Amino acid sequence: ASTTVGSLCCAGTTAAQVPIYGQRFLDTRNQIEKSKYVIAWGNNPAISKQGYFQRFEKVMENGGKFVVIDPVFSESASKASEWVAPWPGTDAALALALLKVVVDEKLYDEEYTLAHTCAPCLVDKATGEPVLQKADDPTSFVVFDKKSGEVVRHDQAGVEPALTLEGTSAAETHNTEFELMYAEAAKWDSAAAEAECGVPAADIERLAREYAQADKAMIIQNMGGFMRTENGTYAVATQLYLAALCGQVGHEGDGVSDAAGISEVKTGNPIEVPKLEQPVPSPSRFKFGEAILNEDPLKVNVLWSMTGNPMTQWPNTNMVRKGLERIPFVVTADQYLTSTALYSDLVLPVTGVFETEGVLANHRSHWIQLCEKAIEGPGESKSDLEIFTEPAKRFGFGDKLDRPMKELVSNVLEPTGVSYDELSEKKAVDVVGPDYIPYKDGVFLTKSKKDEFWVAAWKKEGFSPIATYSRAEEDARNGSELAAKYPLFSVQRKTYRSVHSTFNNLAWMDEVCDRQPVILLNAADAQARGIADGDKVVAFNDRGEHHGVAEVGERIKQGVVGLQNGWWEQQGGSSSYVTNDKWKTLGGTHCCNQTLVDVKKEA
Ligand SMILES: Nc1nc2c(c(=O)[nH]1)N[C@H]1C(S)=C(S)[C@@H](COP(=O)(O)OP(=O)(O)OC[C@H]3O[C@@H](n4cnc5c(=O)[nH]c(N)nc54)[C@H](O)[C@@H]3O)O[C@H]1N2
Ligand SMILES: Nc1nc2c(c(=O)[nH]1)N[C@H]1C(S)=C(S)[C@@H](COP(=O)(O)OP(=O)(O)OC[C@H]3O[C@@H](n4cnc5c(=O)[nH]c(N)nc54)[C@H](O)[C@@H]3O)O[C@H]1N2
Ligand SMILES: [Mo]
Repeated sequence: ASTTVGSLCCAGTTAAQVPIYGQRFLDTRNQIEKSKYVIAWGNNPAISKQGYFQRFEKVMENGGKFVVIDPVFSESASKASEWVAPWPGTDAALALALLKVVVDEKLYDEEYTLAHTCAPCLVDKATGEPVLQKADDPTSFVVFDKKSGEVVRHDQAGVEPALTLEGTSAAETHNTEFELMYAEAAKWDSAAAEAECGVPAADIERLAREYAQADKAMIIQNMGGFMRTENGTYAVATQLYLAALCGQVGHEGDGVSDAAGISEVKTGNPIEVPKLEQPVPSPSRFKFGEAILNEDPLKVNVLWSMTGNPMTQWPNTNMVRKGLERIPFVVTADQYLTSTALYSDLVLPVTGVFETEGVLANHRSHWIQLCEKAIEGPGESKSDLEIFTEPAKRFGFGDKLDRPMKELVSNVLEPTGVSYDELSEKKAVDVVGPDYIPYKDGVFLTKSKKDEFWVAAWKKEGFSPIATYSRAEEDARNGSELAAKYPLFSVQRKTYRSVHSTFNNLAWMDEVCDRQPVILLNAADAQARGIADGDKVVAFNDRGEHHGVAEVGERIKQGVVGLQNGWWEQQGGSSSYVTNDKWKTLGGTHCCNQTLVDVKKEA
């Protein structure tokens, strides 16, 4: 058995936050209202975090500022203090430009930087690698001690680390991580960044000053759209750099939000999962069609699809369809007859959340919740567990799965300290706590306990180990043949209609939401194409076509087209028909927001 690989969602956070801050799925939601300056960077919490958007509004009510960075004048931007509209996929350059202002104007928090980050750690110019005092001790970074003039361990008592080496004996042979980071930032003075990102230089300088000098400033990432781009991992990383250098992490009201919670608390597995004796190669979701058609890395005879909808959510839908059509036996287990079900040989009806016993103890919530069965599932529907148990019995290991739910839930709860009986009585327990602060007091979860800027894993993947920016392949300004043919950037957005494709099929949604896919166009781009508001239009490129209704106006940057996420094949087809299926970028980011298209009136 094999699986598919590639995170469609937030691979950029994993690839940046884990090495730099030490762990991901830590979020600041409990601190938002205490913040004085909040940047929602490339995400739209008014739609995608509706449950606590009121906290962002509180920031403004309390006299603070709420800034939204998005090429679309989103629902969040419309409620914010300020809208900043960069070109898609240029966020790393924008963050580096902010960093340059912060360093040039000495707005960084030197005390915090020296105490809690690896900024002063030495990198050998000859090898390009950080210097360790002991090769086998990954925590033994060294710094140049200004007091003794010697190179010593970063955490030696009384050390006075040099942030820059100029004028020291180490300058010829070494750099500090701070110097390497600044060298990347130095490429993006505010004029260069204005040209690349399309954000006025004066705004860049002002944003940098406001963020660095705010009493409590927070960056909201929330697995944002900005990271579903070619430079997504670096875009996440540069924001982490910025926050750490400004000392805006680990205190009340500051931090970088990753939108989650429960991973601060370990949870168990319901059943013991046996380890595979030999690793099995896995096709990527991004090049699924090619992988299946070429039988590379393996021939797939049976596909089991559950808790996902490849025909609407995986990039390049025409190729996904070809892959599904080629596989001899496709099983879809779902509550709905989804778009993927249309291309399946067997569809197994699964019970819904109110029809199934279980426990919710996962990322994106601070709560552990007991799921109780409110009603029986309709017809022949069964829970995923029951569906797996029946074949498992026939394979001879049914007893592993056929356990009382209380036992399975207790196994999940075991490391949390919450007992089944407590949960059963309270129904929900906030395991993170209302005052939770990630990386509290500047203690990071890396081995060195400091924020580490230089990332070995990126180097291993063949990319720069210090976050950098260069233009993506699908950038409308590239002067490439592709950009000439498809001159518009396109970006995706979640809608209030659905969670991805889930619920989009519900008929009553038509009464309160957009009834058809909306394609957002700037008035100038629409006029140039003879398109009027409300026209039926198609966004297209070499991968395929996405059909919708034009919404024409000024709520999107000129040169950018806004496409909605989650429309079904049965509703005319997903925006994924056009989305970029590039594999593999640094960290394996999904590049749906790095897609060139053109738009025309429906014939
Ligand atoms: N209602 C609803 N809520 C959801 C979901 C849903 O489907 N529906 N999905 C959930 C999931 S899994 C996730 S990952 C989160 C995602 O949450 P969000 O990131 O908030 O969702 P998106 O709509 O993908 O992207 C938000 C914004 O990013 C902008 N954007 C796109 N590309 C770029 C870029 O390169 N730079 C910048 N600065 N902005 C860019 C888009 O214009 C869009 O307005 O939402 C979660 N919440
Ligand atoms: N074009 C485009 N593509 C995108 C994005 C975008 O913005 N635009 N966003 C990307 C992001 S951030 C993400 S996270 C992915 C999400 O991609 P998917 O995870 O594929 O999202 P959904 O479409 O919500 O699919 C979930 C399916 O699981 C079913 N389901 C729900 N509960 C259960 C259950 O208990 N058992 C079983 N068997 N099934 C269940 C639902 O009915 C639904 O059909 O999409 C990515 N793809
Ligand atoms: Mo996601």
